[in-house]
Amino acid sequence: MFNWRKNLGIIAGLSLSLIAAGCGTEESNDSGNGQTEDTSNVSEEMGYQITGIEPGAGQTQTNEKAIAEYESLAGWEQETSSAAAMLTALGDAIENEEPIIVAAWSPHYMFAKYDIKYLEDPELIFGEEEHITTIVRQGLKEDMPSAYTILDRLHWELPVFQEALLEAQEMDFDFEKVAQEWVDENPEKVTEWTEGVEPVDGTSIDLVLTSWDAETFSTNVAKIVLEQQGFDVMLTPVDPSIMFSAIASGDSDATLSPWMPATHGALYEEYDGQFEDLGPNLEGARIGLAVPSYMDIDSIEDLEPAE
Ligand code: PBE
Repeated sequence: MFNWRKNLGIIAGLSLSLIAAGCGTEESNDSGNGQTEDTSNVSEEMGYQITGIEPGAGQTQTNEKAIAEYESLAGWEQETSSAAAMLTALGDAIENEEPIIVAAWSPHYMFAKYDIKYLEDPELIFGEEEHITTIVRQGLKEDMPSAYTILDRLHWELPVFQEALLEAQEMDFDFEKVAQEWVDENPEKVTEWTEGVEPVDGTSIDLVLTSWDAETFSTNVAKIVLEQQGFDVMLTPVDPSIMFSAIASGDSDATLSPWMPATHGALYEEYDGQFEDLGPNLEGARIGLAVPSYMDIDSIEDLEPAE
């Protein structure tokens, strides 16, 4: 097994003069142990590649924006596939103590399971804080006042989400079960959300969601709570772009999945005025680029452009 941390010092020592001669702006990074380590090796070792997620994710666009904006990311590429593939690659890299840079977001169990850190983002491409918002189609308030009121009230605190997502990971991502358990264990929340709401008799309502963990949890809770009030709830997982167009066209009634302002901001703007925003269902979310904590870099600017 190649221990990149141990070998970095040796490689850096051997090649430092060559690199310094070849590039006048070479940055070095004092790792705190008295050794000066050259971080360009790490960028090269990673193949100047960011491990991304689904091509249709909002964050995939944000990552491209970061690559375009940061000089330190010039010539880098983003490899897209899926969140699951990214998590596998992250786990493998950590097992071998290799460098890796991934598209990361929270709340997500990746921050509990792995010792990873967000890279500082001085250009604020990923923004400072995201919230997850609930948007509904025009006319929902008149057509389904009970559903509208419940959807308007749904709101969680960040630690609640984090705990539920950890739980889901332990329960093979059976989100229906995790959501049902959460509803059973939090009757006072459900009462707060449904107080004074007129029950219905089998009215159909369609919720679109993007199928990352946080949204799958919240949408399944919404489904159970609406069902308890007599709604017949259909969940449809889609890409973020379809999510916005489905609400704007009225094909779907509501979604609890948009991440704002950075992640889905462009889509939000594209369809602005064609939906109603009921406000955040979760605050304190975040997206960014992350690396394992054993890597001696702290900022996107500590990376080196590809030559
Ligand atoms: N995410 C998680 C999604 C939204 C939530 C950051 C992967 C996205 O990029 O669209």
